[in-house]
Amino acid sequence: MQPIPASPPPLLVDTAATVNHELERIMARYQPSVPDRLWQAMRYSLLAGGKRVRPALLLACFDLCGGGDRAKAMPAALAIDAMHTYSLIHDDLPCMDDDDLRRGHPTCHRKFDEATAVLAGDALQALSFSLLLEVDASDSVKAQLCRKLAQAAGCQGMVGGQMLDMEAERWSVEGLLQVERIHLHKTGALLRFSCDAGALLAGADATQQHHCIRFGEAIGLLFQIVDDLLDATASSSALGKSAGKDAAQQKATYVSLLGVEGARERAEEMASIALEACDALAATVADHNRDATPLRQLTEYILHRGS
Ligand code: GRG
Repeated sequence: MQPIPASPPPLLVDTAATVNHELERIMARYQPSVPDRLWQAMRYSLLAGGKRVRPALLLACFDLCGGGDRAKAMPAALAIDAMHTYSLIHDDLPCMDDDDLRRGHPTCHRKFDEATAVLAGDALQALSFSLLLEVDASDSVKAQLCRKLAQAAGCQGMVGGQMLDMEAERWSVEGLLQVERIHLHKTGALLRFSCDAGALLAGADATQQHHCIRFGEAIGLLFQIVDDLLDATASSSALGKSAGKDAAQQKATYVSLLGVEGARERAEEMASIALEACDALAATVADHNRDATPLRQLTEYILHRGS
């Protein structure tokens, strides 16, 4: 697989190394009590080389809001990527997007089989709640995190968004607002949760929480617009997944509605909103050792990914 050109910022490189290490450790802990084929499939997908954008967002918001020792928040960072990986496994299934390639490797159902992939996804979803309960926080914070993750991942969030997306294929989406509604749920909800959870774990005040959520919402849409642009303009080998699927399926996307240039402008606009939220958040921080550079660099990376 060829690497996507825009080089990842230090936050992403460091987070990916730590998250990969921690996920290896968690999977080793579970190995004795999990049927081997299921364990292999879970591990295969979890450690297939994800960028770890969601854990990085969670940890950067945690840092900027003054959370302190990252070990406190790490189980939540792992939880979010377990949830995200489950969604990718299920999204790739023949009954959904029917994809052969993910993260540059055969999809879970191609490597194993369909039933094993369904179960690996189910198990990762449950694992994410179990990990969330391992954070070093009060019972009240743990309960809030579980409620928020259930909302972000379930029928009011990602799964609801996937349903809207499937229906849109049948009934044809006409407007940008409809596309935006789908993606605020399908892609945006977990990204928003990542920022919200980082703030909550850090004990952020209401203003900081608000800015983190606003940042997460803008990143959610930015992420999807860039994903649509990459689907239309990059090769499968550069992406590590099948490219050109949106056009082949005649899906309404930012690119089909706005054209490549229009979608790029919309992405720039979302990045500006995200950067503005970063600045507003940074302005609440009295400690000069903490600034929004990691969040700003991550925003730029997401905007320029693949260019
Ligand atoms: C089937 C329950 C269920 C949900 C599916 C998130 C989702 C809903 C489907 C994924 C489809 C998709 C490609 C959405 C576009 C944005 C996105 C989530 C891209 C993949 O995320 P990255 O780039 O992936 O962070 P890595 O591999 O780096 O973790």
